[in-house]
Amino acid sequence: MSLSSVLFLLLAGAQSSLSQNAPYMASTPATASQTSSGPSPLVTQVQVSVDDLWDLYVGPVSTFSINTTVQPTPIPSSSLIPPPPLYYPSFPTGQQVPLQVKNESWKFPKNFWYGVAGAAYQIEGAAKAEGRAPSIWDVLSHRVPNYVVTNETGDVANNNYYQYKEDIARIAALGLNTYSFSLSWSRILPFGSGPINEQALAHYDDVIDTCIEYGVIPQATLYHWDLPLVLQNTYGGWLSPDIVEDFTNYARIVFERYHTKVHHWFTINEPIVFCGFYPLPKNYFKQTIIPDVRQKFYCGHHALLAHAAAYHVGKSLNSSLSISLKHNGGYKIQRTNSSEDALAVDRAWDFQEGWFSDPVFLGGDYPRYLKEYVETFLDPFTDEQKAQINGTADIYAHDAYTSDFIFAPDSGISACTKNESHPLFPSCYNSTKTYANGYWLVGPAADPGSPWLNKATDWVPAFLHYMQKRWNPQGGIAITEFGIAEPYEALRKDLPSIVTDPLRSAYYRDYLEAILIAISEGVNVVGTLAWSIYDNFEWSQGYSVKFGIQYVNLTTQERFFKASAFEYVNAFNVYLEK
Ligand code: PNW
Repeated sequence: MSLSSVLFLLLAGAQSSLSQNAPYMASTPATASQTSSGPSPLVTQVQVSVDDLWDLYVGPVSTFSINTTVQPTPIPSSSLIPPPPLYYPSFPTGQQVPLQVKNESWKFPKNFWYGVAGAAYQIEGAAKAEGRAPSIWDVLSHRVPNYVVTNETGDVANNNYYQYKEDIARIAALGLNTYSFSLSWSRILPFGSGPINEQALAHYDDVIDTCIEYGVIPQATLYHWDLPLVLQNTYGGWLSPDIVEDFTNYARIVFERYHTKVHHWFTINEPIVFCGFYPLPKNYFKQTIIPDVRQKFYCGHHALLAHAAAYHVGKSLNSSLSISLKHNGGYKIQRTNSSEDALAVDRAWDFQEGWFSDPVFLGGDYPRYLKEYVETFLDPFTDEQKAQINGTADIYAHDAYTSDFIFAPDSGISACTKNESHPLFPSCYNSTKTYANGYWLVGPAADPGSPWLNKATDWVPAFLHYMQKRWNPQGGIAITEFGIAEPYEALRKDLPSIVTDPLRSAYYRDYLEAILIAISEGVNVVGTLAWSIYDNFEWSQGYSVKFGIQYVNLTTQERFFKASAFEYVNAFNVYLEK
């Protein structure tokens, strides 16, 4: 079957209500308790090409003037001059910059990797180029009004699909040693499964070769939320166990192609977050009979099985690969010393990090409080599945941005767990950014577009100790994303104001000091990836929230280093073991 030609797809199901689509959920272990009324005769099969998918589901997309791969523009040495120091003593002492002494008991080990991360839909642009088919995010951004608050799309984004050589050259020029990117599943397999798009594979060949040419370690994520649209509309995407086989097949294609050159892999990015996308907006995507509140747990169940299967495929091809899942959550500070708040903290770990980390590191099964809930509707993992999931991460990869205060619901935890209509059900813990006095913040707030995020770097050592103690990862811990949205950065209009980013600079400095402290106390941290390589498409916030250590002028696609880029690399210039 050629790419431009055909695909049989259940088109009629794509916009229909759940009763017609129920059967695909019915026959599987994870969904055995779902009822279904049997197959509907009112389903037809239609041949659809990649172009048809764009026309039917997305509509016209924007393009940029640079639309072939370009050689890197030279990086002027003047752009590599670090900013003046941001730190001053609190009282005038007659010296402008305080004397800062290197702490000789701190070091990043020799083989530490330190770099930047990005993700396909957020940076690549070139939405329709070279055979790419739509993912759910093309539909969410183009078709669902206000799903992206600015109604912007990733059509062009940072034009990284054509400008990656420059992007990699800039990473190297800054002195970073790692670039972490994600692969676009719907470029490589436009229909999610079936025919392979060789042009996409060739593109990533060159991204990887360019990294190697510049002495930058390439690291790749298989899935950063951009689900091929066809898989959503054929069987409900991550809500269906069918995703496991398709993801494994995709993983096999990618591992086979790149395993000799890429040694660091991540299967899926932050399943808590993308599973939380479900239920997808009605009328745009295939729906299901699974109750809304349970959908993310079905998604998580299949994500664990898919991750585990992909892990084994990669390791059987090349046992020296490092393959992991990217976890997320945040440090949980008990808000008061009450026993109810202590229990709330335990529940919070179980419903966040524990959801995926316990299965992967601690024997293949869910943690206690999460399990109590999901076993009321999901079939438990079989012994075979547990054995398959257990031990499927070579490092503990955590996107560890921030911290929260955790406390019990006002009505108490047990009143909540017994009441499905409680607003905090099923996790039944509460969280806040303020201390128990309700007045002071956990740390300076990020941009209001990222209300979940504060600069809470004081808790990083405790967080790292917690991860090491609870999940005891044999290959150590990596902070695979960290960063902050500088407040109101999008309002700044002149370049010097934009590139002077004091909160982000302080965040990276203090965070890296916290890692140095934790390392000196015996925590095995092996790498860090700043989020992000540059300002990009921040999902539902569009381009209004900025996480980059570089600014990108989206009119010209010129890149500029921010002060934080220098702060970040400086920590390694000073503390990397020679
Ligand atoms: C990560 N939270 O998402 C993603 O991996 C990136 O794609 C994203 O751009 C980046 O962080 C910044 O948002 C998160 O609510 C989204 O705790 C939300 C949370 C954490 C991470």
